[in-house]
Amino acid sequence: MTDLVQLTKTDGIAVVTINNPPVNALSAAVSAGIAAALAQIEKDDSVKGVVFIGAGRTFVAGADIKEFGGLTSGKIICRESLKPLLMRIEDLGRPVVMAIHGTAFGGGLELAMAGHYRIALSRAQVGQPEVKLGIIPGAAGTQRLPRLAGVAKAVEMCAEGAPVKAEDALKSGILDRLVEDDLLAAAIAFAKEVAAKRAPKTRERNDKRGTPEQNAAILAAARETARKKQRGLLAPLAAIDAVEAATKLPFEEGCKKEEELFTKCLFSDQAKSLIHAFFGEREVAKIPDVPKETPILPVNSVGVVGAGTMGGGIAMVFANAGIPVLLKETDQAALDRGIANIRKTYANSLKRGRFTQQFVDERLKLIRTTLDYEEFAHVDMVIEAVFENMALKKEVFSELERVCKPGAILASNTSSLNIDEIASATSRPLSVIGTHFFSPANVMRLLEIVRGAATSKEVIATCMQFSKKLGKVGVLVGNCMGFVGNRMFGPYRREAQFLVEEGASIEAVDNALYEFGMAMGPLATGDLAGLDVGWRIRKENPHLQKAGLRRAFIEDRLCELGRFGQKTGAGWYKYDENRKPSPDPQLAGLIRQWTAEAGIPQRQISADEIVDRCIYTLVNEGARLLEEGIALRSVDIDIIYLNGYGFPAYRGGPMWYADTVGLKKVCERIREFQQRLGNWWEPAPLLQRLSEQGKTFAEFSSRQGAAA
Ligand code: T1G
Ligand code: NAD
Repeated sequence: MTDLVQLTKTDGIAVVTINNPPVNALSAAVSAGIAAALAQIEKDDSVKGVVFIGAGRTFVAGADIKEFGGLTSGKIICRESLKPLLMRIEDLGRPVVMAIHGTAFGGGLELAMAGHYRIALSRAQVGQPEVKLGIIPGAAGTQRLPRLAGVAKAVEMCAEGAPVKAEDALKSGILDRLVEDDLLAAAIAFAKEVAAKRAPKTRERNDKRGTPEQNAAILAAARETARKKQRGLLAPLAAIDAVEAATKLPFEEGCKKEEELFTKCLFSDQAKSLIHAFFGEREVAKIPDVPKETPILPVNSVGVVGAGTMGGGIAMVFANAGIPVLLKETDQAALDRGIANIRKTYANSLKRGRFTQQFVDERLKLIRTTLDYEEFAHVDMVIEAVFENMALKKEVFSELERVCKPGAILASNTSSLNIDEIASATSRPLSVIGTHFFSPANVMRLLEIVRGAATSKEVIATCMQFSKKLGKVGVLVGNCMGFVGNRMFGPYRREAQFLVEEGASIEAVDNALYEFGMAMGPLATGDLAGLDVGWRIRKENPHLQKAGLRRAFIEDRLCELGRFGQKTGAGWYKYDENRKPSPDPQLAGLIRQWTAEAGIPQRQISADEIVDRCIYTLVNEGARLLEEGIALRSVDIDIIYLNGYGFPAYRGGPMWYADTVGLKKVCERIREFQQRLGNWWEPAPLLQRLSEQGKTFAEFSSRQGAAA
């Protein structure tokens, strides 16, 4: 036996233990270990039953995703399919009980379904999350699952990829039994109990495959949902096609159809991008100069200053994680307004079934209010979320300096201001850090963590670690105006304005980016966040406007008319009482007048040009941030844009997308824009260098990482 797969025997029951930390991924070596165990069992008649179980914290979390790279890069010629191995388990001639704890995901659930019985701990989860990686189940999951759980459940699990709790899996027929603990003993007892019975093979079950009429309705509804909810994604539709094959074809032929669809997905750019995003989310948690063993500070109580749009949402994030929050405002009316918004948001989540009443009641109890800084004396951390004004923020931090205990973390939710200058209002810059949540803070997954020049490694490590506890993706960035996300977003939205000034319609610009896969077009996004936020920053910082470079003017004109966006009922679009946008023909006329006065020639602009100009602006600024070291790796920029700015995950993020297009082509296009549109388009030095060297941003980052 190998270390990865151990075989033991108890009272005639063989126990196969998979031990491939951290998540028992079904690597080629694990498959070989299982095959070796089966070979032993097949020739041992004293074995009356078999139990499969995972060592450590989980059953099997799927095939080893790391091995896919070898396949799609051509390093590994053919894929050792798991299917024959699973058939061998199903045909073992003795009952096989799969004992599940933690997660049985992807190939892990496919392995489990090749067994004859499945027993699980009640807090376990099962699922076919492959579509989140841009692929589909590739080891007969789309063929066995509909036979076990029915077509509707199988199509939902394979097309949406969401985990299924054990209780629900029991109801669906995926699991046969649940236990609270002592899983191995319960599984061995189960195996003994069924040893004399004929082992039911999942692949031979047909009672849940439904009728063509029933299935047609289910499949049509699933395709419509996939097109709406997973816009632009190939894999969900491929997964539905594979499950459909299970309703129509014999098992083996269904498996062939699945293999064809699986391979097509695996070699797609979408799969490469989504797998990049999967590992990227784990990579960004690793900070080269902050070792894993850096001491973590306690964060068992938090204070929040300002109960506005962000303060209220941030308070909910901590309360939802079970951490008591003290919320401060300037006066009672503002406090009442803040709490009322929090209650309203919870009520909406309740209505949508996201939380239970009990959960909401408990969370609201964790949020206390105050008008007095003194009460912050005992909290472990304070997050400031007052107006975006440096003088006000420094005033707040000098108060926090006065009242907070030594070692308390002092954080600012500023979306653009200099963290070191804010820290200068205290004598403890070691404890000052930026924690930039995104609106709505209780929904958006991104947490941009901004290290100041003096921020301690303990404070950084603590914020990186608790971001996961808050259900956020924490990305560490350096301190500069707008940090990474907003510093790139500014030029992106400026380019969108330029395109309108040159003749593109508002709808054309937004639709082009929407079709590219952005969650929302750049102009509509401005209306959502409030056009006045940028307007105030531009007015307060005229020095930011680079001399001799073109200045976008439409949004300033809109704000002078009081058109701040959704919050004032009009911005680039008009909004009804439900904030539903509609084009404003009057504004289109006004813009034509303004551009005529400015003498800007009008022309037809293609959707391709719109996309290239907006996306390549992101890439160009991203390259500068990478070279300045404000962003640690190109993947950090990608993860920021996937989780904070609605960039399509199936394109991997702006830097990965540029690598996919090819930096030479991107750089040539940027130079062409520079020729035509001016020096906002000067290619970033790093981009030029890498395109000349035929290298990628990913390679640059890994080299940086290696050098660090
Ligand atoms: N393969 C390789 N590495 C994996 C992995 C996998 N399937 N799953 C996790 N890891 C690594 C991860 O990169 C990290 O590494 C460490 O394990 C801990 O993970 C044939 C084709 C199970 C819920 O999509 O959802 O089966 O950063 O930080 O938060 O049909 O990991 O420490 O170096 O995420 O506790 C389908 C993917 C595969 C599940 C645990 N399976 N994994 O979450 O830990 S495709 C999945 C997860 C497939 C078959 C097809 C989560 C988790 P490092 P972690 P966690
Ligand atoms: P907001 O105007 O909605 O709320 C600010 C709140 O701070 C107001 O309720 C105000 O009464 C309160 N306040 C002001 N001075 C105070 C003081 N001394 N003590 C206590 N409370 C005080 O603003 P917002 O949109 O929540 O932004 C807050 C911060 O978060 C800003 O720095 C902003 O740049 C940043 N931010 C905003 C967004 C967004 O999309 N709105 C996103 C990320 C970050």
